[in-house]
Amino acid sequence: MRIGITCYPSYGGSGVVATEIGKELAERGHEIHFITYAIPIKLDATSDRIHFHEVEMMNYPLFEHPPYALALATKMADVAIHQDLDLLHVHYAIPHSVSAFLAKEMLKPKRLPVITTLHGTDITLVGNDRSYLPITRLSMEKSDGVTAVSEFLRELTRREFEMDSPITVIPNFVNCEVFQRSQDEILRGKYALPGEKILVHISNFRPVKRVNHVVEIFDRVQRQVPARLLMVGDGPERSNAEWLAHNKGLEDRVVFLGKQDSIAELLGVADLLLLPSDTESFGLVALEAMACQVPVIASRVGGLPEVVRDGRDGYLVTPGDVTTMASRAVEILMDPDRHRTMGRNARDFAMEKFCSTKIIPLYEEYYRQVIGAVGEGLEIDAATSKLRVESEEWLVGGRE
Ligand code: GMT
Repeated sequence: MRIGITCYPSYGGSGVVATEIGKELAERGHEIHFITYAIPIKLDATSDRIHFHEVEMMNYPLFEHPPYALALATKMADVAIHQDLDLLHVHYAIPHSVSAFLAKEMLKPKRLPVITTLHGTDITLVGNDRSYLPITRLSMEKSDGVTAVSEFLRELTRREFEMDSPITVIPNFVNCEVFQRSQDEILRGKYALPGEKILVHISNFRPVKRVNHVVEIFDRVQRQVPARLLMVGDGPERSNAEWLAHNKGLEDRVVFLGKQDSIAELLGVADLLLLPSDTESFGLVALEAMACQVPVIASRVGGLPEVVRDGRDGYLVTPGDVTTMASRAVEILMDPDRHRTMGRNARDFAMEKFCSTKIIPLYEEYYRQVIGAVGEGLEIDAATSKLRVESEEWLVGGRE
């Protein structure tokens, strides 16, 4: 298939997932065209089946804000025509799905099937500003397929948007060969002395991640277990967290590494992941840790219970309860057998449910269904995976 992919190319779960889908699909023989304003951060690919089309913004003195959504729609239509795309897969409803809808309209009578994948913060954004609700709902309804990364996100979207049209859950995934336990004692020795445990937090340091709670939890843990904390990523709450670590006298034990490319290597030598977020529609980093046999202490929120099994792969705790999170962390770290068992459980669960080898074929199958359905003037029924005929009205408007 010839597939266009649009995502936010910066650090962040949705961009990582979109990029990995493109890389994995290219390895399986598909032609992939990324349509974004910059080369996606994780697109270190050398495959000649991966292409990049830069969305360039028109600068004109009248435009205080360059019209990105329009530039993107124009580029999408252009790539669809010149590369003869079979499908456009956009990650994030705002504004990518709206741009895709415009591109589709521009291309008529040629058909361009569009799939929108929801990652969660697109829905949170609407929560912050209800005025975006109608346009977000429109863009989803005009997509030929909508997927969500967890059951939680599907139900939240249905409820918030009062959506009747189907949403298919295709969970996030991890490359189980890239993310695995490592014996790299040199890397481990870079961050911890022999006998010390390595705790890690990885995020975009936005308020929703509660990075101050990460420091609070670590402070309690390190009083009982010799340990270090690696803070990976950057964002608005970083300086608060740095100040808190300094204030608690932890500057020798807490290292702020900033944005890192080698997440798999770091997780490969870590002992525990802390993810005390207010909400997560999935929690990709928890899955990445689990694939590396790293137990997870996370909030019992959003889609996290679909990824981390409480008491088996780590523990899920009420958000904000840093005391319980710390005592659960100590419990795991002080008991080597329990730590090993949880790490193995986590890896087994990641392998069983979330390896890219299992999830990418689901996307391929979904693409085929959507392409077939658009060709026939049908729509996907997410519940049964069967196709059902669309309304007469759509057929009149959508048929050539
Ligand atoms: O977590 C973030 O703030 C980044 C955001 C994104 O769009 O990259 O992450 C969202 O998408 C990820 C990939 O599907 C999910 O793993 C994260 O749970 C989700 N973040 C939230 O729901 C807060």
